[in-house]
Amino acid sequence: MESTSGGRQMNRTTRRKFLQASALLPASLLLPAVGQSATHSLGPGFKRPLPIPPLLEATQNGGWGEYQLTAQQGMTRFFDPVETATIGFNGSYLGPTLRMKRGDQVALTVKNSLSVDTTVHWHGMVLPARMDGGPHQVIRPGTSWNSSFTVRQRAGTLFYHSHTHGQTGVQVYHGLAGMLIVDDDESGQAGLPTEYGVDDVPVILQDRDFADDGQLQYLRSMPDRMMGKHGGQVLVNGALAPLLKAQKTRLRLRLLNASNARFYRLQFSDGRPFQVIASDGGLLQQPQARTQLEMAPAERFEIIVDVSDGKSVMLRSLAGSGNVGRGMMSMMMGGLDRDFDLLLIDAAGAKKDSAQTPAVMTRYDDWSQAEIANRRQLDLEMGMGGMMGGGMMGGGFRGGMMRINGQAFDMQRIDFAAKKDSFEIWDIGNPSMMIHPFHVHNTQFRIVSRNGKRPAAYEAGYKDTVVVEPSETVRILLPTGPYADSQHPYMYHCHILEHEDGGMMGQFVVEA
Ligand SMILES: [Cu+2]
Repeated sequence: MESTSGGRQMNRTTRRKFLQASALLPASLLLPAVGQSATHSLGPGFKRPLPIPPLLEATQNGGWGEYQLTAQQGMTRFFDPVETATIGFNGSYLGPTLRMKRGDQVALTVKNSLSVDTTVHWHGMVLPARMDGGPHQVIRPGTSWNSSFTVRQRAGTLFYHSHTHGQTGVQVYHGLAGMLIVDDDESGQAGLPTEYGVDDVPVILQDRDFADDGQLQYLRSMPDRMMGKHGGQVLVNGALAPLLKAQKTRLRLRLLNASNARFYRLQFSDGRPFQVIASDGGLLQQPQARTQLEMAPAERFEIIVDVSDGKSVMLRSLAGSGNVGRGMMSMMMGGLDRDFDLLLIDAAGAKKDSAQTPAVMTRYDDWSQAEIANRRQLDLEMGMGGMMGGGMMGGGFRGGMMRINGQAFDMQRIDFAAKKDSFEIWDIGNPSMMIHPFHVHNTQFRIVSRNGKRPAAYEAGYKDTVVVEPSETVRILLPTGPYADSQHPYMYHCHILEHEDGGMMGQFVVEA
């Protein structure tokens, strides 16, 4: 029903080989019960070393830091020896972690070796619209796209991923995503762990379904489109049931929810507290101690966890989060809601790091005097057809079940223009029955209020994606950035990828 990406072509050629291999395997190995928080002690199956995406730093060339990415097909062993057809950047699944520094001029070349169109969006980055990698910056098969810009923002954990018109969900699901780290002097001097893969560890969460033949299974039903695709197993950095042998007793985890639709409610197995030190767009002013943290699709949080007790501890996600757990639709979708064991951390060999996280890590820019150039109301809507089955309305979801202010996304329609170097207040309303993570390109905004109330401290910092609950209005204060271009738009949309693909997206230009 759903046309998949280049991955499908490989399925056929490898199916025979796969069937030969799988005949030798018990079914339990093909579909291990990963993540059941069962009666056994901490994750006996959690043995595979957590893969750390390779770091891709710039090659310096005449003042420009150059990066090369290739979107390509490949085969990935999620369950040895089964090979699953996937796509990735510079590898078979996901991509390298791009690392850049504030003030750098960067030039990224993305080659498309897939058999289908793709795009790559630098999620969270402030940059000219034609460098943004949204649905208008199509990279045809066999061609390359160049994106160059100056890194102007604070240090933070960003994200890059396919943003292909109508195909974002299927392409990200099969692997077209990665992490992007921005550094700056302030974050380097904040006394935080900074050794990549050692005490500064990327943790990319993605839920997936695998068919009996070991291949990734994307949309199968109307609920998958309406709720967004949820999978029954969770990959961390592309691995099932991984083990992190901690090398230091103080770990910084860069959490990225790169799932299509699933929210996670993260907690450690022994309930130990951790410190949230950064949100989407950079450091919080002050670390926030928590024992639980909910993350919507596309959100990033950095946390510091102390493992100096030398024990093993499991990072878990508890049932009861997002649309399948606590949303108004959860009664219908309870089957998708469960606990997951995500990542086992073994601290037995960790070296002592007694450094303390500073009480104040940064100061937010003072926007209290900002002149508000515009105020807008954006309502995230799902039509009744979405509830009852899109067939009634003729076109199903693509016929407009997913909308913002009454309109489904249209590549040809610019929804509004903003003025550059200004501030706007957006009220994001949600008259639908689902929770939507709302994302705006080219900005790191601040949440002013939720239904008139100030946000919790851990989400009061820089954000590019914000959860909007049913019947809630979230007010955000948003800088429009320094780049004017009346021809090329930026996107704003729900980051449940099936909602985005289904039309819950709009576009705006920033003008001089
Ligand atoms: Cu949504």
